[in-house]
Amino acid sequence: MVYKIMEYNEEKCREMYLKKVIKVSAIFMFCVYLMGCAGSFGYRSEMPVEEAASERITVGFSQLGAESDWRSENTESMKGTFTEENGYTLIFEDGQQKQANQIRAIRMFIQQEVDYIVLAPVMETGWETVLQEAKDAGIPVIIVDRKVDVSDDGLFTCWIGSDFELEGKKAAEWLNQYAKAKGIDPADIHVVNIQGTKGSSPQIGRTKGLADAARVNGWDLLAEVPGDFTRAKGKEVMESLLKQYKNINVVYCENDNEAFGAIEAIEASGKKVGSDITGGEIMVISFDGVNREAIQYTLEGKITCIAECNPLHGPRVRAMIEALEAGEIPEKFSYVDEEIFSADETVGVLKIGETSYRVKILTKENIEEDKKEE
Ligand code: GYE
Repeated sequence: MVYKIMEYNEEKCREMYLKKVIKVSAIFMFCVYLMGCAGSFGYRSEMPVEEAASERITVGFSQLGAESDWRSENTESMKGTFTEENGYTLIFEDGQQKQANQIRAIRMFIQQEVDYIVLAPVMETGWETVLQEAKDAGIPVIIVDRKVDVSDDGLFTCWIGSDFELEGKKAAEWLNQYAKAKGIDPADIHVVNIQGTKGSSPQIGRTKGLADAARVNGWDLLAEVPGDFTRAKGKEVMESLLKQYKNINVVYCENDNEAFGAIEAIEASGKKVGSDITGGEIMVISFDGVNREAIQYTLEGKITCIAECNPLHGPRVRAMIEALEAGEIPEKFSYVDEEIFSADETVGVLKIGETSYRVKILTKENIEEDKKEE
């Protein structure tokens, strides 16, 4: 679906366009004057600094925080894309996990009359008012990574991110296929879920993926406890779960950082992580697959399976802005393709609905290959 940017908020857009024309003309006149002066002093300048700056697109990016390796990669991807060389001025604000900080940042972007607002929202609800303010100011808002839950989708221009429920379904289906292949009775699967930040899209989607599968397959889902997507909280939650439940044999961590913390807690308690869940080991299932440590842990069998979550949204958001600049807008919702990784070869292909997903089997060799390609 492609429609004209002017339809977004015609009156405001025209007003902003007019302001831009006046600003550019004033700068242009000033530059002509400067060039005249420079000429008389024998200087020649390719592109005056003021003019170069005025042609850049200003993007205000409200990042939600810095809780995980996924988030750091995501921030790098945005900062590396919206550079001056690429024609952008980026105003970056870290919300430090607080929605109030993100709302404050968006209000500041509106005051600064940025060309685009990009929001990576910490949670889904609570955005109506501030998004209405951005809309009234005629500033397009692109939502990235997590979603916003608003009654009117017209409050934002478009969204790009992952299908978190599908990620959850893949991870749970991997466990289901594994258990079947090994002849494990569903009632003997005693699983705990260390959830992500409560109320965030990845938490909602991944939690649903596991809860639905547990119900359908008859697994014993012992507990669902938030771990805030951090290593420290993952460890703390796992320590208390191990004290509370003696029969845990699967831990579903909603990101890799929580998994690192959970593994620390399991090993400190004297137990072993691994896939022999009827032989006393605790299987760790996780999400992201972003950093080397997670991949290394998977190779060693400490993490049995990772549903990939791709953080490299910078170029994707840039493509959306370029489409908007060309008078078009992209699809309202764009989902990125993702894989599922394991070093265990028991499960080769997963079927979810009508779609089949091949499990990428991690080996030292194919990791070396991937490194060379980077
Ligand atoms: O999986 C987790 C991060 O929103 C997809 O947030 C993102 C999640 C990611 O902290 O590691």
